[in-house]
Amino acid sequence: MSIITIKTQPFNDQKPGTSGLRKGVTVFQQPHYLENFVQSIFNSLEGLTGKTLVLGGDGRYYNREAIQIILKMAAANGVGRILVGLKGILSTPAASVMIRKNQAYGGIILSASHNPGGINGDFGIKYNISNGGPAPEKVTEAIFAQTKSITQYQILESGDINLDHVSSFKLGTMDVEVIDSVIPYLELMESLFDFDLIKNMLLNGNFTMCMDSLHAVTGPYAKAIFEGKLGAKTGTVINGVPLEDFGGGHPDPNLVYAKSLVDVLFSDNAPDFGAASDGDGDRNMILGRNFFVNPSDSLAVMTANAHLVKGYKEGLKGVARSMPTSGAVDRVATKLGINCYETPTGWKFFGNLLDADKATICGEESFGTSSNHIREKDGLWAVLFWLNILAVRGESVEQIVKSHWQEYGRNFYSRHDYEEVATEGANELVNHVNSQFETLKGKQFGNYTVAYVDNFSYTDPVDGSITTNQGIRIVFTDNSRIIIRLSGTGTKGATLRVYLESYEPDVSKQNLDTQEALGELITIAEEIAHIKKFTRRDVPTVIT
Ligand code: VG1
Ligand code: CO
Repeated sequence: MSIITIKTQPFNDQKPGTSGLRKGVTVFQQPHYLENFVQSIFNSLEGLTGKTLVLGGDGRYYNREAIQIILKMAAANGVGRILVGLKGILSTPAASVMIRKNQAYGGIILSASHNPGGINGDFGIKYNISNGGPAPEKVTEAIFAQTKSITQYQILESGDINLDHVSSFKLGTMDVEVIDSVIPYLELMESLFDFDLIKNMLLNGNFTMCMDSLHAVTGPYAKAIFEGKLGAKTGTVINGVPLEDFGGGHPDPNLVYAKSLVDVLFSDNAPDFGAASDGDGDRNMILGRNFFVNPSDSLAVMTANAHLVKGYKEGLKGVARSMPTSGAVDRVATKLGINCYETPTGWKFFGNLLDADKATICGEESFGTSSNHIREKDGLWAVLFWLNILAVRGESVEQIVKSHWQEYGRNFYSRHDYEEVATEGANELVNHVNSQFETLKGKQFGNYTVAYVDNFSYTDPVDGSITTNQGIRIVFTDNSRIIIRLSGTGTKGATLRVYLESYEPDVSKQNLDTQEALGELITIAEEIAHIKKFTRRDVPTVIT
């Protein structure tokens, strides 16, 4: 086996987005494309020689091929040891577990998360640092800088490694260990949640649940936890075999792409509890019988009830939410007397807060929640957290959320996504809103008066790094908000996200339909941003 050096030229589009580099599979399949990015990761890391890395992905199309390439490149670049997921599979949270548990130098996760897979779908790659979390901006910028000047990469000439059995190999001088991450993941969950209590609830005959893995990565983990360890009946986990194309669907747990689960939960014989996770297992959707839990509310309810959950009963150090996430959790933090941090969109911004013990639980409106147990968001963790709360309180999901609203008031919240619109129109829309920053202030729209308009920027309280341009905020005098930003994970055209929020303390008005309650703000957003004109769409692709 010899190390060979291959000449290459930079690609000009390898800038990581909200969560790594995501492109169509066919883009990644171009000669040198994946290799350039991987070599750029290695080039940007200091002292990698002899260190341990973790490697795996969400099982989508091209996962196995990419893993073989990366293994050979890692061996050629002096990596000492690689822990690779069995069959190439590691959910994003499990990758974080493995990096932390093995004190690895870092990890490479192959995932395009909620984006569709298959030969015509998307692929993605991201680097995680030694805390188990996504690389912060200064690391992704260093990688990007390398991609712009790369001239060659190193790869070991060798056959492929068999990933289908737990075993160890040598690849050149590098050790390769094929590992099953289900067990360490399950053990960590068991340390945080009261499995006996949840098991009793699942076995007492009065509680039924359904977990939809959407043909994506959580299937093996969910089966081992719910049907194996917790004794839920076989069939509780649906779509539990990871498929390379996710069965042709979007592995995105929301009301549109997980509609078949939503239909089950809104049917006459609905189970008490339903949940779904995304392509790489870091997102969660929570449903009760005939009831949808908005992710922002979910974060607030989890925070308010954390003291009931085994791993969190000592209390929380603080909480953090991404800027567009509703302020529901802020109200809980105030009551608990803890800090609530507001970060830009993307899990990488929570890493410092978690490392510094400033936050214990973090969340995003995009169906992402997690805690300091790892440094990624964690879909099944959130499901178990909810089950633990349900088991302690013995109330329905709907009762728990409604009593939360009663106590704290309700933050009506919705996100409207306009997916894959023309980039030019989306940029024009943003420019059009930007041009109104001065004139909007103080302007009245029906019942609402604009208090201020800005573009969110964030100063990290731990390392002082500054991130600008994180979304336009139009904030009204009663703290209602319209937020406009462009997605950093889409791969085709642009995806516009419009986030809407208002607050309702009056219990008698809390049962309004969300879109109705936000109706006036939706109209104002259209008036200010001309969404229909610039996107050429009459309605959003996804409404959450
Ligand atoms: C989206 C979400 C964001 C999330 C990111 C990665 O980003 O809005 O909250 O952190 O996806 O999630 P964007 O830039 O498209 O709005 V995942 O599950 O795709 O890793
Ligand atoms: Co994801």
